[in-house]
Amino acid sequence: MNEILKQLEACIESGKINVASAYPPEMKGMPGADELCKIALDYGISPIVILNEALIPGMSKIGEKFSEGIAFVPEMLMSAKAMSSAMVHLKPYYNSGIIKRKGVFVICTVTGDLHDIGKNLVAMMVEGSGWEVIDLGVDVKSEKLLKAIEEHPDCVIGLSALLTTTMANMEKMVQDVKAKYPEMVIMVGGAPLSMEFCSRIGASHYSPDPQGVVQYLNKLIV
Ligand code: B1M
Repeated sequence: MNEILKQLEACIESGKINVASAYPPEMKGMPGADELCKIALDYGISPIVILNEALIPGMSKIGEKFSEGIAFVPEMLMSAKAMSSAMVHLKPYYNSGIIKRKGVFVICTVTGDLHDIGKNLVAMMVEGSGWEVIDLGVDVKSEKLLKAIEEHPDCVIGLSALLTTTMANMEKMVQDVKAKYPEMVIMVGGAPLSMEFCSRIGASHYSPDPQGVVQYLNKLIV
């Protein structure tokens, strides 16, 4: 049982999706996250154990490597794909309430900004850590964000901006949210941002990378 979980974790960390996928070359022909997750369930391993002892640790390891600068965007994307292929098998357990999400994370790129690669990476990592992610997309206006908060009042917000010009729009969005929901936790990120900017606009936390978002979110629930 431990061996299956270890192999599954390794598949997530190294981005091995299924037996047919040629990446990574050293795992060619071996079962991937897709097959191993199914095998684990057939073997009677609880879906919660699969999630907490294989999938989340695998995503966490690749996230840490990315933060340390020893893994890069393509590797993260492959790990996220491997994670998704395993999650297909766990979906029924989420739907039936056997596995509970840690919380809801609403993320978007701010008004006027079309850059979504970093935002998507954050969304994938947060989802892979056990949160439900509502991705509102790019160029999002305050009205759309406020509507999402209305639908998910206990959510945490994540805003991404890649342009110095749209950083001003981020400030406005934070103000619009705080005017209606003063206690709302708002995380911000994106290449031109800093902790200093985050504090100045009244956001709750700045993270330079997806793993920092995951760590902060997980601290909120303990
Ligand atoms: Co644009 N672009 N772009 N662009 N683009 C930049 C950002 C730029 C730095 C290029 C440059 O001039 N050297 C520059 C901004 C300059 C500035 O403002 N200071 C720029 C510009 C000027 C523009 C246009 C204005 C160009 C034009 O039309 N004249 C235009 C604006 C469009 C708009 O948004 N309204 C534009 C357009 C585009 C494309 C559409 C062509 C494309 C985006 C495609 C897409 O995203 N689907 C694009 C791209 C690809 C880039 C570069 C090359 C790459 C950005 C990227 O995806 N990086 C970029 C130059 C560069 O960075 N080398 C550039 C990879 C990504 C993984 O990193 O997004 O930083 P990043 O995300 C990181 C972290 O920041 C963090 O985690 C991620 C992983 O570590 N993070 C968060 C991100 N969001 C987070 C949220 C969090 C926490 C962490 O919490 C919620």
